[in-house]
Amino acid sequence: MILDWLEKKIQLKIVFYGPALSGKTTSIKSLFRHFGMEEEIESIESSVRRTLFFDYGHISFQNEQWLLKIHIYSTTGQDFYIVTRPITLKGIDGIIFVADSQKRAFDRTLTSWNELCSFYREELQLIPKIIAFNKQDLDNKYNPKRFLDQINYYKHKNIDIKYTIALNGEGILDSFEDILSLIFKQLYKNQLVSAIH
Ligand SMILES: Nc1nc2c(ncn2[C@@H]2O[C@H](COP(=O)(O)OP(=O)(O)OP(=O)(O)O)[C@@H](O)[C@H]2O)c(=O)[nH]1
Ligand SMILES: [Mg+2]
Repeated sequence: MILDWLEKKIQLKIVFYGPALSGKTTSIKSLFRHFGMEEEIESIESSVRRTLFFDYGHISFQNEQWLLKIHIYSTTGQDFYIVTRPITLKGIDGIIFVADSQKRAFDRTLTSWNELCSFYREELQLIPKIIAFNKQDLDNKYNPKRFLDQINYYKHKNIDIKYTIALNGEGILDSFEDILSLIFKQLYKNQLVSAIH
């Protein structure tokens, strides 16, 4: 987070993280479509529309005094490009973990979560995060409770659960609003140090 008291500008970074093909890019597109800004997303993709590095876009909100600029990224889920993920994860304020709810994706969703845990270690507790169980429109889903038990959900802090269908946008805005509210709650708690430049 960058707080600029002179220019009255707050900048946040939110990352959509998760296993390969869970719907990270679709979620971001759906979010930007809601604001009529789908064209603004920059995606670095392969010829078969897989994310090579990340998707990026920003959304700004202005009130009478403050400008809130939110930088939004997705990571690539492809292990071949694993080296890019830690770079995208630097300096974040919130994570939307896009879980793939299909039974056959259970293990890779868990592996992806564990990767996140090993990247941040104890710091993950402090980072606001949402687990978005995506692809709710499909049959053959695992019981989310099974996943939450595996990751010891109830021991985590600053965390919330959502159910999404990125394809039609269901739950996407709600997840976004929720991560913002977790981030601002955290900010309030920490009485954040301000940066002026
Ligand atoms: N049925 C269904 N399909 C979805 C949903 N969200 C995404 N998909 C599909 O899942 C596939 C992968 O979606 P992407 O958004 O490219 O997934 P990703 O997580 O960005 O994938 P990588 O960047 O390659 O890791 C696409 O065919 C999407 O149309 C959903 O909610 N329901
Ligand atoms: Mg993608």
